[in-house]
Amino acid sequence: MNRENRLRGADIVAQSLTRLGCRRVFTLSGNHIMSVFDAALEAKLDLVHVRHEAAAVHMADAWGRLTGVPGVALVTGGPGHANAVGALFTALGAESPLVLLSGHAATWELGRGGFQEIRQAEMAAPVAKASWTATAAATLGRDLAEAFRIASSGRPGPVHLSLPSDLLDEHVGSNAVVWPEPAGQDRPILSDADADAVLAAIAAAARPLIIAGPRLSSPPGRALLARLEAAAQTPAVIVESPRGLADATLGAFPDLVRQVDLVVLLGKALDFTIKWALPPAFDPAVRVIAIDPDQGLVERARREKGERLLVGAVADTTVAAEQLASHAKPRAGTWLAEARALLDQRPEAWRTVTAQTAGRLHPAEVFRALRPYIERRDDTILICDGGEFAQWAQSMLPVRRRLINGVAGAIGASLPFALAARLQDSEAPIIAILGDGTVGFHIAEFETAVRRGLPFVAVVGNDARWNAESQIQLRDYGRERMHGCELLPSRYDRVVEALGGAGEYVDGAGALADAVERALASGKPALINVMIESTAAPVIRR
Ligand SMILES: Cc1ncc(C[n+]2csc(CCOP(=O)(O)OP(=O)(O)O)c2C)c(N)n1
Ligand SMILES: [Mg+2]
Repeated sequence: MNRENRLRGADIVAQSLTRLGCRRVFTLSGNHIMSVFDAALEAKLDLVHVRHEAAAVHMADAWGRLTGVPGVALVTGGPGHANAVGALFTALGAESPLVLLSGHAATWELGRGGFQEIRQAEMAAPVAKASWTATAAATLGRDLAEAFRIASSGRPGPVHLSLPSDLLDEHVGSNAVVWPEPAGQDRPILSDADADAVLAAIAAAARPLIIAGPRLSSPPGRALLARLEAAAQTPAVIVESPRGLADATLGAFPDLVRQVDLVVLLGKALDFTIKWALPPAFDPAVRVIAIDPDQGLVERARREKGERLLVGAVADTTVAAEQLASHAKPRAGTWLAEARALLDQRPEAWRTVTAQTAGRLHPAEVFRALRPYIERRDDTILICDGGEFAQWAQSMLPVRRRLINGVAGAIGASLPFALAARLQDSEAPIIAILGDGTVGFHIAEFETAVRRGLPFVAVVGNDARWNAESQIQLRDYGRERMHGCELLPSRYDRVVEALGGAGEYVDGAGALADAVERALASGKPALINVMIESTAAPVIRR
């Protein structure tokens, strides 16, 4: 067979990606994957080369959340893979479809002390929906198709595939190659009996509540949930934060939850975020319905709740929400209005509160000034990341297109999220909110953003501390035992300027709006370093 009729494993990988609709790969180079870089030339894959493997995974995560199509990260074996794995945790918690491709020691090296040899598939398994190592060059395309299918089906999430370097270098006769087949989506619906039972339970309840998971946090998902809420006249909310019931987005949610007599979990795990629907957060007699694509989660709800689980059904979240929205009958009464009033509740004092310290802003001052910029356009993408400062953003800024670090509660993803969002949407204003501790994780991605021409605005609340953890020390151990969580009031704006972006320094409330205008107008990746007072996350009560 002549060479034209033969393909390298790396070509099979690159061309399979394009056949699966992937045109862009978030990557950090390394020995094991340079053959894929080479093959990307013919396949015309756009390689977005980042500064840390976790950033590549976070970008693939944001891509998956924004498009619903798996984002793809490509990293090298051993340490590159190890760096990437941590970021899978965030995608798993956020149910974000992505595929992590990791280079890997050659099959003939395994068990012999090969270069950067480590059991990669086992390492990624706990933070992935599926994780395996390819075993043949000819079937690499089938492996990829399977990875894409698993990532986006059922409860979406990250999938890992390791690619041994000898398979990538191996030449395969083109007629032996197994190309990926586009997979049909298997989206199980609610049976009529289950749908009727759910709607009857909602109708019979005095104060029902629908809780959705992160799957419905996209704009179409939120619109669908709003339709269900209106049709059933039943409050429907998304719990996607590790702060759970205390997520400041949800206002006085704990006061609402305490009154509820029926919880309908719609693609939402019965887990710590909703305190397992147990007292004292919930009424001891509360009943639960669990609808989820993941049978394991439905079974877990049944184990947890026993007879209090009225219905447990395996169904696609979106399909089930559509079914319920089209058949729901509006309930009479004032419950929805009461519930919405609690969700919309914000302390009156936030309209006027100002900082007590000269040269510092109160977080409420920051977000009062920022709000018009978020509201100016419907397509604005808001990204919230980090500790106490970002909680103020989540409570004070409207939710339309929003990415947060999610149930995993891992800080640091916002800058990679912003870059990926810009690659996905060249027009929308993109504003990322993060703390001064959090900004350190991936500040080097400003270089990537400058190199690739990806403008966005990061607003850093600089209180010179890891305040979320300081607040834990204050609460649990006392003021005199607060230590070890201080930072310097560093000039992150100057770091960004040095990398070629735009920097703004704000130490007075009056200067913020102009700084935002300049940052947006700069057309560059920009960082506004806002000196703030260390302020605990908001607590909202009736
Ligand atoms: C990956 C990861 N590491 C550590 C933590 C613990 N953690 C949560 S918030 C926080 C402090 C964040 O500090 P900063 O970004 O400055 O925000 P602030 O709370 O000061 O507003 C830390 C360390 C975490 N959630 N995730
Ligand atoms: Mg801080």
